[in-house]
Amino acid sequence: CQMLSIKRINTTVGQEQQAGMKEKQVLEDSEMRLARRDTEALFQEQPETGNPYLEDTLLRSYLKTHLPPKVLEEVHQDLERFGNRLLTKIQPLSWECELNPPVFRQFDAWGRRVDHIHTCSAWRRMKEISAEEGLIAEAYEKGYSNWSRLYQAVKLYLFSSSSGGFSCPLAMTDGAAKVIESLGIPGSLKNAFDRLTSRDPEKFWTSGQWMTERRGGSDVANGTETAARKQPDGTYCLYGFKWFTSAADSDMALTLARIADAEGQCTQGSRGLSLFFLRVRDEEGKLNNIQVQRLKDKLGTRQMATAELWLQGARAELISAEGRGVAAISNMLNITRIHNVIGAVASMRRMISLSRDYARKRVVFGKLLKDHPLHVQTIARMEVQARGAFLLLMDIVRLLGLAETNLASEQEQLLLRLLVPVAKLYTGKQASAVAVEAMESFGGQGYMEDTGLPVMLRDALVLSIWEGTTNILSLDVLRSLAKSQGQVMAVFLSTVQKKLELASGTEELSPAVQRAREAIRSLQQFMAATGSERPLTMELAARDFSYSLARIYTG
Ligand code: UCC
Repeated sequence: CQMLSIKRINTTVGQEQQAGMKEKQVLEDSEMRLARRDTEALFQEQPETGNPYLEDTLLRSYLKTHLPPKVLEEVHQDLERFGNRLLTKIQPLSWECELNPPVFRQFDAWGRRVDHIHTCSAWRRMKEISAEEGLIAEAYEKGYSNWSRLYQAVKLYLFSSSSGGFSCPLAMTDGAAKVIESLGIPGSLKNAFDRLTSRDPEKFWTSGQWMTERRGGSDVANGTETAARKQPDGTYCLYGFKWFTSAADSDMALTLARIADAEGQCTQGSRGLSLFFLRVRDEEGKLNNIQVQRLKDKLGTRQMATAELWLQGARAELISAEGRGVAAISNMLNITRIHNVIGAVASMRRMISLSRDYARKRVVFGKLLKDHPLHVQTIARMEVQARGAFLLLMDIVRLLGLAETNLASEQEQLLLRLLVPVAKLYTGKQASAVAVEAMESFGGQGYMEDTGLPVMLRDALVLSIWEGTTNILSLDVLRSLAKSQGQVMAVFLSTVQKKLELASGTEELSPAVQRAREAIRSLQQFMAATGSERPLTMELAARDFSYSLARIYTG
């Protein structure tokens, strides 16, 4: 328009008429182009999903098969309602969390150090919703006895991919509640336990898990430098640098430190580590002798504040026996690792649901994607991964529910100890692979930031890193074998054999049964050839060995 009006300035009347006709022509042309553009813009329909509970046929059939009818009836109603809430209210908040990551302000306008981590209102709303929905409470109230843990895990699974990253603080909150419960809820921790497991948004607390220090997060036994000095009142002051603290806006934290003796000396290694509870801020909101150095600049999980923290005499309470810190915090680790599995399965489910919906809408080479066999095969392969992982998760939370209500046999407890690291390491890798594959199923659109798909890929990639990398978890599998003197393997094999016997009664399953039996045979041959005399070989094989366990059990 600007160009056309400038042209008009230096022209005669005749020229003006000619120019007028040209102008008309140009306008008509551009209108046509605009019209074409409108059509193009409408060409690709957005993938959408409905109520995540109602659409999840595997979840629903699992619940129908396993839950007692009375429990199923109540749980079904709640999950249907929750599914609608997720779809209409919680998913939009999730996107807001992504668009408004936390902001760190170290100083106020007048130069005073404030170390304020500002989170968006959607993130804070997620905290309230978590309390209202009993996302932690459910597992500790045990209203459905051994099924409460499974029910909680299902709600977390549905919530996870709409939580805007809030499932991370929930994982640590659950882990902290578990540690406190396993200590018998001492009087001094009763308030904390009540808050972590509260349904009241006003009371609800989240917890951090501060393990990683400057020397890294895997070798906790050698990497922890934080020292604890005992005070006359029996509490401790912690001094150290926590280098990677997820959800630094939490209300409290569990952390490891070395108790210093009168000369300030600390015992090194794992035996020198003890577990501490601390409040992050006091009642007035003042930090507990903690300075925030900076927020981490992460590839994904950008919705949550991960920070570097200096502990400069932070008041804390010793909650484990001295030198038993790692053993005490392992209760938390096992819970957060299960949450990691929940996150992995949820991420796969969400990516596949979107991919499936897109396949019903997108036309290429003259037909819908869903009518291209190769495309459907690609989705089907992802679906198999997700289904296997889902069933593995359900079996783990079923066992955990039994263990927490004193209904688990010794064998079931051993199996649970083995399956947690196995599932964490395997599903973390599955989720990354599925996220990449699902992204590709949208073609170039999958690579576009504003579709939200890259966010899901970035967030999935952390699942094989935090809470113990794949190799560290593989070594934990070996730790569980060594600690039980091989009993976990005996239980694993007998459980799998029993499942295969049941399955062998069904004709169509016989090729799968046969393949699983072959896999077990080669695993047994490997173990017989390696044995306990060759720890180095076992260490080298730890990852492949763990993958085999995951595939066999899932199969
Ligand atoms: O903090 C992090 C980020 C938080 C974000 C989480 C959000 C998740 C959200 C998911 C939602 C989507 S990341 C922190 C990452 N760091 C880790 O996970 C630690 C990784 N490193 C390990 O796991 C190590 O291998 C250690 C720390 C366990 C190794 O320590 P030690 O002291 O060298 O190991 P030991 O000596 O073998 O074990 C000490 C004791 C033993 O018991 P006792 O003394 O009775 O024989 C072990 O059996 O601890 C026991 N133990 C365990 N027990 C060790 N691990 C376990 C376990 N997993 N279960 C039971």
